[in-house]
Amino acid sequence: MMEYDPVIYSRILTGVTLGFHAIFATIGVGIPLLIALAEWIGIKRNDEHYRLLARRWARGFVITVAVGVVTGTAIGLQLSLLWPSFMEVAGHAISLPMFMETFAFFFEAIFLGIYLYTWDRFKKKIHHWLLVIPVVIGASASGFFITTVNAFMNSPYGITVENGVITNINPLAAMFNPATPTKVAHVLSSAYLTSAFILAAIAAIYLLRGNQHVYHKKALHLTMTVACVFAIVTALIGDLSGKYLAEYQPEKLAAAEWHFETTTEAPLILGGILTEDGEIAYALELPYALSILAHGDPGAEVIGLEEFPEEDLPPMIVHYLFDLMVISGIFLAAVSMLFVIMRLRKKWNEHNKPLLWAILAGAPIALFAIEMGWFFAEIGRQPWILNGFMRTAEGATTSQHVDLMLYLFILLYLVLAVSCVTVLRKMFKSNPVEQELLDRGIE
Ligand code: HEB
Ligand code: HEB
Repeated sequence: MMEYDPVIYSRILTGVTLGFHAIFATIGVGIPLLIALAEWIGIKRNDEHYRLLARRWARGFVITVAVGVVTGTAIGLQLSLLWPSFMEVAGHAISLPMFMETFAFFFEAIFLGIYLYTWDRFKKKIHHWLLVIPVVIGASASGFFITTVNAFMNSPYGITVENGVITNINPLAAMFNPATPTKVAHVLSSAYLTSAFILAAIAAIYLLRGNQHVYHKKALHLTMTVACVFAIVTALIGDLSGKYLAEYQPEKLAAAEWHFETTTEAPLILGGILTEDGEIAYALELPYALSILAHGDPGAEVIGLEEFPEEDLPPMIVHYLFDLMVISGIFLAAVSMLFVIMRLRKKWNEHNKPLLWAILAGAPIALFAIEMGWFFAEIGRQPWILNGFMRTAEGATTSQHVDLMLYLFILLYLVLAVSCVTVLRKMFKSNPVEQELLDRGIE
């Protein structure tokens, strides 16, 4: 057992809650887009298979939304319980986006309810499709607003703090801080990418089990095409995130690359270990790549860790988190591109087991990349809870019972995870695709 320290336990509890929430938040942001696309194609091509895809995805989506609401509520609760001083200082600046997130959620939930209960109720199918648009917008807007809060913690703009007291607040400047554009864009596009891979994996499972219904092939085509687009977009925006870091949080980027001395023509370090005397061993070096990531120029100067006081440096472990995210991203892009290219050249068929397995593996790998990305961004922000203004230890509670809370919440998340999986399995097992197609009089 580690020695009791409320700060450590608060950080772990916050990390566990957010890490668990991230799974449902990602699905919650991404799936509506795929539902909307599937129904749209179904209507345009008059193809009932695509409409049924939208229907079944929407049904499963409701369950994950419900879990997302519980974990999201836990975050709100924990922010004020565990980080009272932080909320006191930052609360004024972040209450606007926090409120807007709740508003966006209600907007989404109301239309989702109507959408689910009005299939086949409209004379024109396209009118039903219009109902999913507010769901897509609401889901992405929640992601947008809450991410601005996190962006604000990384680059607190729009406030003046004197002796720990806020003297001047501009909520809009706080919301649209320098970290907002890249963070929001990277979070949204990686959510679309991950959701596409999760739905693709479901189709891949059926095909691997020998079920060759064209319904599953259509699901795979749609989801892999979306995944391919967003794999590229996510990587391009990730590159811009690197440039954001180089300008506003150079110590985070330098820690990610174990870049100790300020140099030009800086290489990107993949893997490796840090020896006791601070040398890098067994690493793969990509020459110039860090200068390109930071400034888009192979000769550019990249600030090194030496320029920062020791007590302001993030933990060096973030290097591995960044690497794991990048490697996962390359895998996802490669698999989805391969699928799309093979399909365009008519080289793909459902008997290509290795590719199906790779798609199936893509779902957990995408979720893993999301976790690594967030852990990198959040641990890389340390030791600051409000970058440059307030240290994490200053923001924490001094309560003596955070350890108990941690165990109880872990238990809650386990229960939620198991129930969510059980309900989803029951829901789809008791109502197979073939049966539902028959019921609707479709082949
Ligand atoms: Fe965060 C913390 C994750 C989002 C707020 N995070 C944290 C941690 C982690 C995380 C892992 C721990 C770190 C340390 O301590 O080292 N996040 C995460 C994720 C996500 C997030 C996964 C997605 C979902 N956050 C977020 C948001 C926000 C936040 C959005 C706002 C609202 N965080 C936070 C806080 C904290 C954290 C307050 C505590 C403090 C520190 O800094 O740590
Ligand atoms: Fe990532 C984060 C880059 C891919 C997810 N990213 C991040 C960062 C960076 C990056 C720089 C940090 C930012 C800050 O802090 O602000 N990425 C990148 C690149 C790439 C990527 C370059 C290519 C390879 N990602 C990716 C993928 C995914 C991701 C694939 C999933 C799927 N990230 C992520 C997340 C995060 C990150 C979630 C957190 C949030 C932010 O933005 O921050």
